[in-house]
Parts: sequence; C-alpha cells; structure tokens
Amino acid sequence: MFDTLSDKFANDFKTLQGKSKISEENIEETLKEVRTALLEADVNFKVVKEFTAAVKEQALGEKVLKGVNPGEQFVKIVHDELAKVMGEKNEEIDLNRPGIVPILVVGLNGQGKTTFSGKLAFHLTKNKKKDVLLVPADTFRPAAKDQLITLAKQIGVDYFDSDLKLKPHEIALLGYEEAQKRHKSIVIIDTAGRLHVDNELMDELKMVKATMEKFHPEVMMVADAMTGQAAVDVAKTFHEAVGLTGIVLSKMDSDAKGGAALSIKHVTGVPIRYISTGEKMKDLELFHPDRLAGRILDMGDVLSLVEKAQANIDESQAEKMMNNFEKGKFTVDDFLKQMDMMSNLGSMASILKMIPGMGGILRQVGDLSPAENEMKKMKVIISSMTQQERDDYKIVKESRIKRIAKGSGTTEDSVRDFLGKFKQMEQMMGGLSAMMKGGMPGMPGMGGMPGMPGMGPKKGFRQNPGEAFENPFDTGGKKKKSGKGPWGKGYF
Ligand SMILES: Nc1nc2c(ncn2[C@@H]2O[C@H](COP(=O)(O)OP(=O)(O)OP(=O)(O)O)[C@@H](O)[C@H]2O)c(=O)[nH]1
Ligand SMILES: [Mg+2]
Repeated sequence: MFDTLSDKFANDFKTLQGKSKISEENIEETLKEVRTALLEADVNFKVVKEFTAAVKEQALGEKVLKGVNPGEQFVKIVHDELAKVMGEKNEEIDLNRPGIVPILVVGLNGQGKTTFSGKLAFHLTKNKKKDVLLVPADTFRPAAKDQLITLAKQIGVDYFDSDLKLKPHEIALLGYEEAQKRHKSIVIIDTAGRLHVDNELMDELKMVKATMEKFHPEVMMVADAMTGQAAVDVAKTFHEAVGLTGIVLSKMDSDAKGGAALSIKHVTGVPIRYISTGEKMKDLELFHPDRLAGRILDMGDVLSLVEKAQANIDESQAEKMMNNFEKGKFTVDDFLKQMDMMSNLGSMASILKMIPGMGGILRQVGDLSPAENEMKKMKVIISSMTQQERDDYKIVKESRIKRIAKGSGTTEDSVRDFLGKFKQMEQMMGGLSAMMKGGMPGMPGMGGMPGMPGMGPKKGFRQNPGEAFENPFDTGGKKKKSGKGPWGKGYF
C-alpha cells in the first residue's frame, strides 16, 4: 500500500534536511519531486496541482518554529495536506439512524463487490453488534448467489434465499421486507457487476435505486484500487447515474501506487469509507485519511495496529500467556500461540509498516518472505511434536528428533536448528521476566508485571473494538497531571 510514494517521498525530503530554513529556492526542487512522485503514483493531475500549491503556500507562510528543522516542518505540512485531500477523517456509514439501513453494493465486474458484502456483514456483526441480512441480487451471474451464501455461512450471518428469476429491484425490495420480518437492522444487497457503457444494466441499477429510495439507501461503489485513474472515472459515472454515498477501495494489498485513494474524494466529492486489504473476511479497514497519510510518510500507524490487535487477539489466551510469562515459563505452545497471534494481524511487512520508523527500514531490508517461510517451517515442526514434548522440549533427543523430522517432512538438522533457536528464546524470555519482577531502577510502576498499569491483558484491551479508542497519549492538548497518567503517579 502506497509503497511507491513512501519510497519517493523519503528520498525527496532528504534535500531539505540540513537546511536552516524553508525558502522559495530550496523548496522549489522538493516540490518538483513531490509533483513527479504523485503523478507517478497515478494521482489525478488536478489533485496534484492543487496539492502542491497548497503545500507551497503553507510551507512559505509557516512561521519558523524554533527547534523544529525545516525537513520535519515540511513533512508535517505534507502529512496534513495528504490527509485533507483524502477527506480529513473517517466517515463510516451512519448506523444509528432509526429503521433498517439498506446498503446497496455496486460497481464494475470483478471489483470485489461480493467479497466486500461479506466483509462488511462480518465487520458490522462482529465489531458493531448489528444484526445483518445479506441479499444476493446478482441475476446476471447465477454463481454469485452461491458465492455470497457460502460467505454468509462462513461468517455466520443470515442471508436471503432470493429468487433469481425476479428482477434485481424486486429482489432488493423483497430482501428489505424479509429484513423487516426478521427484525434486522441492516440489509446488504449485492448487485451484479456491470460495465458503465452497458445502458441496459445501468438502467437496471437505477431501477434498484429508485425502488429503494424511500428507505434512504446507502449506495457503496466498490472499485479496484489497482485501476488507479480509471477507478476515479468510473466513480464519476456511477455517481452521476445512481448517486453514491460512499466508495470502497478493494485490493489495496496489491496496489503499490495509491492514485485512486488520493484522488477519488477530491474529484467526486464522495468519501472513501472502507479499504479492502485481502481476500479473507477480516481484511477490511475503515478508511482513515489522517492515519494513511502517516503510513505514506513512514510515520507508522500505531492506532490502527492497536485496533487490529484488539479485534484479532484472543484475550483469554493472551492472559494465560501473561500468567506463564510471570512465572518465568515459556513453552513451545506459547511460542506457537504468539506466532498465530502475529499472523492473525496480517503479513509481517504489513504489521511492521504500522510501527513508526519501520517503513524505511523495511525498504532497506527488502523481502520479508524468507522470515515468514521460516515461521511456517517452525509451525510444521511444532505440529509434529507431542504435547509432552511441547511442554518440555528438553526431552527431545535423537530418536524423537528423527520422528519429528519425518512427521513434518523436514530434516533432522531443521528440527535441531529449531530446538536451538527455541532454547535461545526461552532464555531471553526468562531474562525479561526476571527483569520485570526485579523492577528497573528509576522507572515508577515497573516493579513486576502486575504493577504495570495498562499492560495487563484485561486493562489494555477494549471490550468492544467498535467503540471509540481512548488514546493514552492524547492529553487533549493539556499536559496530563502527575499521578493521573495511565502509568501511575510520577510517570509524567
Ligand atoms: N487481493 C485481494 N483480492 C480481492 C479483494 N477483494 C476481492 N478480491 C478478489 O477479487 C476477485 C473478485 O471478487 P468478487 O467479490 O467476486 O468481485 P465482484 O465485484 O463481486 O465480481 P462480479 O460479481 O463478477 O462482478 C475474487 O477472486 C476475490 O477473492 C482484496 O481486497 N484483495
Ligand atoms: Mg459479485
């Protein structure tokens, strides 16, 4: 996501570093590079023009802040403008209005509509505690109905067994009435893919919209982010034809450029509400312009990382692991659970990118897949170990090594290598646990794990990931009073 831009920007801003002040001359070169980088990322030329003009105006008008170097000031300006051009803040669908909320999912062929319908149902059910009905209304490609029903079953969401002999607008209405009967709060209607040049199918969509109009539907268009400027044009056409209330960018995981994400809102005025970042049902994120601006500029995105962890990590498992950890115990099973938790959050690269400063390092390291493959190999080896061996790896001697290598389809050396690495990890974990227990001098509140407010699994985790996140670092512009901070008296 946004790799091309991150890469270019990191280079471009180097020229401003070491300068004592932003001036007309030294900024001109950087702005030219920014302009080129944006155009290469397939951002709409009008957006690029307005963006660079706004950055320039602000950079030159900016008061010289003492103690902040021009490079940092410039990055801040670019960050804020990037966020602005993408729509400032996240705007989710208004879910709290009275009555059932109908959501029509529209777009061209193969953009990810059906997948998104499933993901949205999953998100609304799991994180927002809504009761959702999925309605397949794609009469054009009959297999689409089965595709949606399979997803519905997989995520445990109710679906409507629509009659594909009917017209899409009739199905939409029947689906809505069914949602009323079943006391649902949201009905998601998955429509057929169409080409915007296809008048017949476009008219059909207008009919669906007109039929549902009285229920004030949300009309969400799904667009493949990889299509860049084409997605912007399609959004314009669909908006003119049926009136969109939101856009979803799909396949963001495969899009390195980000042109559509940076242009669509500015060009069409329709907000991007969600981004789809993979083929699995959990791979859906709210579109947060400000956070994404941070990701583009290698500032990381800690808030999204924390939310991901809260949504995907099993609290009771985490607590059990903490208990073991406190006792200085670290077993092969604990290690396996840690790996599973990691992979639940996404690929290694995608997680690391959310940590401030890691983006640049990642680019230097390059491909992380060898490390991911190593993790997979370890998992296979562990899966061939008995419970007794997992509880105490020290009993694994030659004959057991032979059996595990055979069972996992690896080599005896690989098993030995794993055991050696695990021993190192165990020692490191033991050392860490002892250090926590002993307390570190001069660090209040660090005397042992239980004494670390906010670090226990219970306290650190939000019960409902859908609720507003309370950022412990956000002091609302005021400095936190000593003794009231999340880390206890004397920390701040
Ligand atoms: N990598 C990736 N693949 C995706 C994403 N969303 C959808 N896909 C894949 O894209 C393909 C098309 O997705 P569908 O959801 O069937 O698309 P559609 O718009 O409903 O297609 P039609 O109904 O035929 O118009 C499938 O193979 C999906 O698995 C995503 O965010 N990332
Ligand atoms: Mg479909």
